Amino acid sequence: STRQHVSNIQVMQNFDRSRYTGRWYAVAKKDPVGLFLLDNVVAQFSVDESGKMTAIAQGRVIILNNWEMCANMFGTFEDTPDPAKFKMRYWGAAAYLQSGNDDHWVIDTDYDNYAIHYSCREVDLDGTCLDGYSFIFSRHPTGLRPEDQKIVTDKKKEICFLGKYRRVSHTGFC
Ligand code: ODT
Repeated sequence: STRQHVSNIQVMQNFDRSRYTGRWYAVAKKDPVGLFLLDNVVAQFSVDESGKMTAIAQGRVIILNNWEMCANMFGTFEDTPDPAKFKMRYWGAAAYLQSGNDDHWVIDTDYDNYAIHYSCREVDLDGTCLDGYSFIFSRHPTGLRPEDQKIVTDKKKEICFLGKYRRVSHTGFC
């Protein structure tokens, strides 16, 4: 199969941010270089009075090589001409947590069960993604419904991350 240009990746059509609000449980993650959020990752999206999307997230992290903690993270989303593509500025409740500005694309969602997030941090000279990450989210803390698994697998393939995900466990740490 041919490697996908980041610019050709298909994202969610007519993305509706208000239907996306609320809690999402990470069930799988493709890590970037220098991974940050390990597991117990939950994100909660909101849309404010002016229509801007914001989010909070929690997850288990290890900082300073061996200190394990639950990170409280905040994100604001800048709109782009494509309603499913955002720039996410993010920071932590504590200064020693990661902060940055990443692409935040919604590849696919049915709003009620599953969502596929994608972020390419570094595009290679040939247009493919050199360093990126992706979360598979579920509305259900128990994971994806069997009927959603094929859709998610097909999308992982489309974004060239098939086989690169690990399961994200929820143990009650956060
Ligand atoms: O964990 C990594 O390796 C990289 C990801 C770090 C970004 C975490 C910032 C979260 C800010 C709050 C926003 C919540 C929305 C999350 C949805 C998808 C993943 C960023």
